[in-house]
Amino acid sequence: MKFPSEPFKIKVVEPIRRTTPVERDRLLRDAGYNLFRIPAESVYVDLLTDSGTSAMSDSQWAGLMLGDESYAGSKNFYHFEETVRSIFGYTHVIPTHQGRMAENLLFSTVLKPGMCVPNNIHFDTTRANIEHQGAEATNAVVKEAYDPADESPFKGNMDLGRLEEIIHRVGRDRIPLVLLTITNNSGGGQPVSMENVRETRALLNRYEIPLFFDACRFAENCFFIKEREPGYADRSILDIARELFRYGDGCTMSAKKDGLVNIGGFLSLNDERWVQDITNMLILVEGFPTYGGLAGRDLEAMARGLREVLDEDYLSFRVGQVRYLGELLDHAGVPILKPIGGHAVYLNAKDFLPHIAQHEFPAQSLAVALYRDFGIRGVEIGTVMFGKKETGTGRVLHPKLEMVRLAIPRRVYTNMQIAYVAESIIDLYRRRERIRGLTMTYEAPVLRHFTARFEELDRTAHIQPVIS
Ligand code: P71
Repeated sequence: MKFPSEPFKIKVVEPIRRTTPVERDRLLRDAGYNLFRIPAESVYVDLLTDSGTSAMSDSQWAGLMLGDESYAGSKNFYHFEETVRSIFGYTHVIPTHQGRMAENLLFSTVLKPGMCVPNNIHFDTTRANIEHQGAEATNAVVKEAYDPADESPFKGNMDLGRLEEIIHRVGRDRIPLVLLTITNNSGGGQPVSMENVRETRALLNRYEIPLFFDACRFAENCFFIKEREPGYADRSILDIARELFRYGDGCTMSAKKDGLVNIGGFLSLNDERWVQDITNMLILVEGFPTYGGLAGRDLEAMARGLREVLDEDYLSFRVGQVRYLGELLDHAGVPILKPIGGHAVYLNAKDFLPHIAQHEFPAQSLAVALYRDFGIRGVEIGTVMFGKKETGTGRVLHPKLEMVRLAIPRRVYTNMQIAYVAESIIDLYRRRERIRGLTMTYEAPVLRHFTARFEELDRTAHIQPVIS
């Protein structure tokens, strides 16, 4: 089958409510046109994020009942630790409540002001945590990543020439580690090839710089390697993951993605000295090392999720469902980022709304219209999330990519709901000239997209949906 059908049946259902465009228009005004401020109950299909939104399996729910809530030495911790070691292969396993805490612990330990961390493309929390230490977060992804039409199979790859240039410019001593984000979320959920990981490792060996993975979506990345990279078709996902992580020295992980849980994360690494400092900080801000800000039951659900995510039937359905949405849109001429990523379809807002200039937030305007007309919530990944004022001139720097990400929660929506999303977007695309831009009326100094507020530039252009 081109698009494998669901390899599960539904045991528990959560009703969702339809609202009207008029109701949603009012909610949008109250929320300052920021979709993070819309109550989830008023969303029909929620594609804001694939993070923490997975449906857990019956085995994971059963695991919750086996939670050992001892303060120290919970049996679930040992199960979790053994699971992480068997997949990722690093000696030390430090649980955290989610990914950004793993980032915070790592960067507050290894970074000093003036240092630099290169990555293919940093996700926003990663960048913010690095900059919070007074260090620089530098992107060095291959240039194809910035061309939404380029169909290269591994657009998450590190550009080794650029990486070496950064090392020469900044100096080896000011780069405590290099990151690779698998898959590369901010570049469209694009994978990194095993060959690129191997070459990155070889380059870093010459400078004795450690390599870490931002491993949120590692199983999806390994699935793409199996599908696209010569020599991997007959290898299991577990086997591919083990090879990949062997080239690194550690990883941060938000288990809210490929851990198939609603909360949880970890940091795993080999370096003894770093572990000591990280553990001390963990105890100060998060909790004792055998629970790290989570309940014993959460550790059990995470251990089980990390095993389930390696299942190939699950992964081919998962990546296939995302591809299904992408192909429906692509065949109707809707501009999307190619190739279709592992966890999300990215609408190319620059081409969808060429009449809206980047300073009027085309991707945010598109996300707002999609919610108002159809109750579908995506997330802006563009000028709101990544636009920056240049220090000195105060000039606003716009990111190269201006996108609305439709992130698909794992095991949550049926393909019929996905078809509804596609039909809605195709309808909106036909009426795109009527969508107007926005102006920002409030912004916080960091991670402004969560709390920013906007006003519409022209409310009279309000559009009526054909289907609703
Ligand atoms: C995503 C998220 C969650 C999110 C974050 C900010 C705005 C909207 C949604 C989180 C990631 C990620 C990567 C590659 C680290 C984190 C932080 N992504 N690295 O994509 O994608 O993990 O949320 O568990 O702290 O919607 P955390």
